[in-house]
Amino acid sequence: MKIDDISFLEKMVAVVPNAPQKHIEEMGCYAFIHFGMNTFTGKEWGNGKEPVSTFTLKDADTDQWCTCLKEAGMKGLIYTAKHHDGFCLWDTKTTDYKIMNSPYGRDLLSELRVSCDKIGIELGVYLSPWDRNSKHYSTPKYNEFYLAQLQELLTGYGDLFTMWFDGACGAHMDGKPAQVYDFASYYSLIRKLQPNCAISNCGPDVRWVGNEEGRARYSEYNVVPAYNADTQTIQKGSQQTDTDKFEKIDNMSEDLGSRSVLSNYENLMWYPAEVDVSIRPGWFYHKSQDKKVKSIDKLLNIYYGSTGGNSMLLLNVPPNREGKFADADVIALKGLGDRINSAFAEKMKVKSASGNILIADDVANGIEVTITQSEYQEYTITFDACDIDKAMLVEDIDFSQRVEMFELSTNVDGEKIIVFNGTVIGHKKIARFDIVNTDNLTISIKKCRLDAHIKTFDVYKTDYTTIKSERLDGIKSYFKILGTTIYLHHLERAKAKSAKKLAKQNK
Ligand code: FUL
Repeated sequence: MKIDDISFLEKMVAVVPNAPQKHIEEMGCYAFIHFGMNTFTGKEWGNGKEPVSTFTLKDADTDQWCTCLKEAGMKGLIYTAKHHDGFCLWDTKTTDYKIMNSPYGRDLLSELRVSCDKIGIELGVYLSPWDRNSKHYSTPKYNEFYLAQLQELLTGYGDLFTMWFDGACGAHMDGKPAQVYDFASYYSLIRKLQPNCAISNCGPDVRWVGNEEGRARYSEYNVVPAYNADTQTIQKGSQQTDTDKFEKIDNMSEDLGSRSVLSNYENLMWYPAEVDVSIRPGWFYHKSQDKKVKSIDKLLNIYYGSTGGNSMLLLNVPPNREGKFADADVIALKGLGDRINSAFAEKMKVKSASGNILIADDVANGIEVTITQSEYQEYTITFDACDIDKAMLVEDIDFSQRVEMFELSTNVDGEKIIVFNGTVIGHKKIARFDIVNTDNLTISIKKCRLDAHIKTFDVYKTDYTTIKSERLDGIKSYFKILGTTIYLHHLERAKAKSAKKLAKQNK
């Protein structure tokens, strides 16, 4: 099939999200709570033999989890109801290896549900398919056992925005063959009991981005070949050994959804990427990592790349043995929230608009649009002149993902300045560019699957902070890849240069 054929373009844009996918994409950013036996043993993977008495939790401040996450801009959290060790952190009837038999003796998931509702944040659940405690594991009976666990979680704890299946499996470590999971039955139970719950990671709704270091692709597509949902493929790419040095794992190709890739496949699906990453080196809390919490700049860059790069950010924040987020994590979360709020504090009020695309939000806000004919699809807005450095773009994904290449430019004293070149927009693209003082911005769609359906084209006044951190992080990772000692020298120079520029701007 030719990649520019109308029939091929129509085939691609016929692929649209289902309701749970739309909801989770709308959330954009939510947290992981890794908490359990490992919190008390200092491990990342428990062996399922640790006695329940090891879980010496006295109190858990679930209100604090929810409040800190909400202030950081997170719309939900996913609780590890059962990690690979099989220890269940809810009141289950399926096993004795559970929180109710530990010194804590209460249903922490119920307590968390109350906090989520009180503070206004959604709840999701992680239930590890790999279970090192269950005697049924590696036998057909395990599927019944797992379904019973799912049933309890899906019926006892209100609405869940997601059910997270982890592909990691080290059954060989216990001398067992890997379980043959009946994923089809798991999925249909979820669809039956909670039709709005997105099935994530090893699942049909949300795609694992392919690494655990917080990196989305430069062009993160939603429409991909349907083979991507093959759960076994994901399982192979997940963590296979007990270590927190898992950052290098990446078995997914860089281009999953360009026209040329899609043209090789008969079946396509909507499959948005989720970027899972921990705020610390490990997924579980270890005191020794208190000084290794990611910096606010680093977190912000992850946020822009994922939530702002047509993916969902799933940021892990592990509570400590007191059942609270440690100070370092609280500070980082607060910093992240403050920076996001400050970056998007001032949206430019659109005065006029012209072009040959209708931007739904502007039309809804009563902005008069002059539709003109032109070779490209183009749209210009004007506002009161000021320093700007970012635009938020949203496609109406009910019409699929259409934009493949776009440009942002401004006209300053009769001269066109291109401020940003981009590819995919999809559910959300935050385009950041060098600060420019102007009263207009134009989006030109350079390549598109049929006509563009843009919902939002918002422009923000700069807060003079975000560009600096992005550059430093870029330089840092570049030299990290090179693995040379020049990195420090260059980093210091870049820091000094950037500080100087900032001081000048703020004068
Ligand atoms: C991995 C697991 O092995 C880690 O412990 C963690 O839960 C991470 C999110 O997924 O596959």
